[in-house]
Amino acid sequence: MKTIALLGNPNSGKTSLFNLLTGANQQVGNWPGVTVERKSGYYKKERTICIQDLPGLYSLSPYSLDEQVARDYLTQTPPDVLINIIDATNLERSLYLTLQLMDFELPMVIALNMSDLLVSQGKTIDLDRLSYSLGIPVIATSALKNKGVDELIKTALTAPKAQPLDYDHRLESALVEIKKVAALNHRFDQIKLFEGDPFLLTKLSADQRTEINEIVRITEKLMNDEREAILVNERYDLIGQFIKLCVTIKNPATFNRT
Ligand code: GDP
Ligand code: K
Ligand code: MG
Repeated sequence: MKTIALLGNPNSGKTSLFNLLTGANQQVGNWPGVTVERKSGYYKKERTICIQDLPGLYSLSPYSLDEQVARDYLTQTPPDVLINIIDATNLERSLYLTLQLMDFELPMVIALNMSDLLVSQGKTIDLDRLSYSLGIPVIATSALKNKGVDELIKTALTAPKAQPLDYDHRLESALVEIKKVAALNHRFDQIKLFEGDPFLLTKLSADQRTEINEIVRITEKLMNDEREAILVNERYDLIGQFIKLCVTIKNPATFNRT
């Protein structure tokens, strides 16, 4: 039995894809202890594959119940593979969540969904370049038109573990130091501690918190910015480079005439 989890921003097409994959055999319940809906089902073409639908996410801060459910699931009962559903018409926002999901270092494939809408927007996304930039397989899909879905599952079953991308060396050094202090193995947790995540900080001793605050204070000084902004800027810098490399937009004037 293999478990594949579907993750993505709200309105990326998660439910549409889940319904296509599972057909009629779905179980709906709640996540333990909370009123967030939990849906799972078997892949209709292969009953040994369990598909888990997760709540739609904008990011992975601990401030909403949906985000907390997703974080707990990814760290405590990780699936075998993540299918990260990206709205091809909203690449920047989707890649922000993607960079966060990569920090869990789980096998991942990207479904570039809504790909049927790109033509009418005069946009082309180079799948090979996007895949190469992220180190993750990318499959163009349309949950609306049932395109690319079987290839997506096939690719998911052999997907490699996501390798987090390197940020500025000063930030990377701080993350190494935080790892030594907190003894937390997930890069996701190290980054969250750097950002000052209240949920994780309460799990540490007062001494550990003091040491981490000192590491952060020095890095803020070196990078001349505040802890959360440092991460936001690092992520958007990378995303900007990827978009420049992968997205082509036809000259709008030419496009309107055709
Ligand atoms: P969720 O919020 O991620 O669960 O997204 P939904 O599955 O509810 O989809 C949001 C909207 O996008 C719905 O109106 C879907 O019909 C539509 N949709 C989903 N996938 C596609 C797609 O690949 N192409 C197009 N054009 N529309 C899609
Ligand atoms: K929706
Ligand atoms: Mg949904």
